Parts: sequence; C-alpha cells; structure tokens
Amino acid sequence: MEKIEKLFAAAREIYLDRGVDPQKAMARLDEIPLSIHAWQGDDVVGFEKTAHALTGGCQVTGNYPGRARNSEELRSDLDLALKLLPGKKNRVCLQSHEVDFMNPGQERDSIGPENFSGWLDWAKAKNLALDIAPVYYSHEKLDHGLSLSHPDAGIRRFWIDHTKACRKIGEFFGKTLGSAAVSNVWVPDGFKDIPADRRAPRERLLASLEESFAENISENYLLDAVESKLFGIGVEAYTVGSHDFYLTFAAKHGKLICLDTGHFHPTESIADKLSAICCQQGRILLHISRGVRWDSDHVIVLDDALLDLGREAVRNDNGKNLFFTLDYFDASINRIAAWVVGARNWQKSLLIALLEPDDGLCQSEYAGDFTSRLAEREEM
Ligand code: RNT
Ligand code: ZN
Repeated sequence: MEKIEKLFAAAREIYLDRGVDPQKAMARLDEIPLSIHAWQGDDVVGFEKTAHALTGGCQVTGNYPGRARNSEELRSDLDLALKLLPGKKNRVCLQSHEVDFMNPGQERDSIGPENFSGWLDWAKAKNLALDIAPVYYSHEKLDHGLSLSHPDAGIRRFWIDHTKACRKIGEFFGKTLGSAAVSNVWVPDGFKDIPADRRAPRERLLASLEESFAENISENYLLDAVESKLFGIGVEAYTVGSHDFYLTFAAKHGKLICLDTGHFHPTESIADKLSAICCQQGRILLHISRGVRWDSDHVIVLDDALLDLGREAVRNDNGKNLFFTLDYFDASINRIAAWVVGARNWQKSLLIALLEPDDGLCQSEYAGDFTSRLAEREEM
C-alpha cells in the first residue's frame, strides 16, 4: 500500500505538470455508470423451466465449472464481482429469461415484474439499478430464424407481446429503483443464404417494432434501445435488423441506437461512430464486447480499439448521451474473473482518456500543425 501511494504521488506530480488532476479524473470515473451484463454468469442459458439450447447465431464455448444454475446463484456471483469493481453507479443488465421463476404454463409473452421479484429485492437492498433485454432466441417460436419479422402473424404477435412485456418490466424496474431502465431489443432474424426478398422482412420488423413501442412510457422510467448486427452463425447472408435499418429507426423514433462492438466489419472503427451519431440524433447504447475474427464475444482487453472507444466515449458524453453495457460471455474461464477483468478494462480505458491532456493536441490540430499532433500523441 505504501509503495502504491508513493508511486501515485510521483505520477500525480507529472499529471499536474500537464494540467491534469488525477484525483479529479478518478472521481469522475466513479460517477460513470456501467451496466454489468448478468449473462456472463449463466452462459446465456437463463432460468426458465425448460432449458432451451442457445440459438439465434450466438455461441458460448467452454465448460469451466460453476455456471449459475438459478437466479440466486447468479446474484451471489454478481455480489462478488461487484465487490471487486470500482464505480459508484454500476448497474446490472438482465436478459428476460434470467427470471426467478416461471409460473406453470407461463410463456415469455406474459412475463411481468413478479417473475423478477428476487432481483428486485436484491437490487433494492444493494441500491442497484436494473436494465432488461428481451430474448428472442433459444425458443421454438424463433422459427426458420425469424421472430419479429416472421411472415406468420401469430409468431409475430408472440414476440411483440414479449417486447411489450419487457418494456413494462423495465418501466417497473425504473420506477421502483429510481433510475430509468434501458430495454434493449436485439432480434437474431436473418437468413443463412441469399434472400429472394430483402425488403418484406424489414417491413414486417418495422411494423412489429412500431406496435411494440406504441405505448408511450415515460423516459424517467424506461429507455428503449435497438441493436443492429452484421451477421451470426447460420445467419451469414442477411440480417433483417442491419445497422442501416436500426440507425434510421432510432433516429426517426427517438430511440437509443445500440452499437455492439462485435457487430461490425472487423476493420470498422466503432469509436468513430460516436461523434457522427451524437452530433445529430443523440443517444447511444454501447454493447462493449470483443470479437476475435467474428462476433465471438471474448472478454474485453485493453487493446487499441478499446482505448479509442474510451477516448471517444469521454469526449462525446455530457452525462446523458451514452450508456455502457458489457456484452461478452466466455465459459472457458472463471466467470467472475471474466466480469471483473472486462469491466475493469473498460474503466481503465475511460480513466486513461480522462487523464489525457488533450487540449494541446487539439490546439496543434486547429493550427494545422499535424506534426506536433503526432509527436505529442506518441509522447503521451
Ligand atoms: C447478440 C447480441 C446480444 C447478445 C445478448 C446475449 O449478438 O449482441 O446483445 O449478446 O442477447
Ligand atoms: Zn450485444
């Protein structure tokens, strides 16, 4: 401890010389909310009565012991992970199948806050806020790879009702816990091979979403987000909810666009998207993940992509534009370590950005002195 304090005092001097107060940076970091994704703890299995195989083009690999088998085990794992994480405003994001229980015969289209009573008691006791994500996969009603965009009205009805149910659950979370819940819609809909008709599924997805969001719920309690994707396993040729589809939808309907860092072409910069979107339509939910060659959802590491994202996150946030949720799942390592290492890496990348004396860089840039901009950045 003494050694750390000595090193910190020396580092502090250097930062202060450059006009950055590291204590202020750490205090700011403490106030930046991070939503911890519950699904790392149960390998995206959920706790419905009938366990469904994971479908929808996602895959969890590994068989490290200790997967949470019910909501109580998941909460106790989260307790430990949260204890190991700095941050005063961390929250927890649940998938709609991570229920405490399902009533006999109850299906996803009729779930309500009562199915999450254990989570609510826990969140109240720990002073935590909760977010929610409807789950459209690992279910027989994801038929031929389609849910909200299915040609059959009955199947669409089931998933529309599920979406509505999750919005009501989110509203309840928001009201009860005193912080608006984000409800994020990601549907796996798409085709393995070249579609004959690209348009009709998108028209149906659009209509389903508009119906799902028809009820006006106060943003004091609920924030809707929509998540795009490039492709999934078995859904290589065509994704109904592509980035273009959802970016337009979000702008038109005043929803948050969810950018998952694994859902783009591997050389695309997600960091670059923040200012492009924020200067026009506002709010972004980030799903912070790490794709290795594909959307593999590895635990995030402190690599260049994450550092770029942290920098742009700090620069584009005024405390209400950006929402951060982790989204990865590795079943080949200790799951609590997965949460903690990944979450801390995101916090480190934010802290590094908060510690950057970037005014100098900007001055060089505004003056057209790109040589100094390069030299100073590398020096930093
Ligand atoms: C899938 C999406 C989605 C999922 C979760 C588990 O590619 O990213 O957010 O990761 O539903
Ligand atoms: Zn995601």
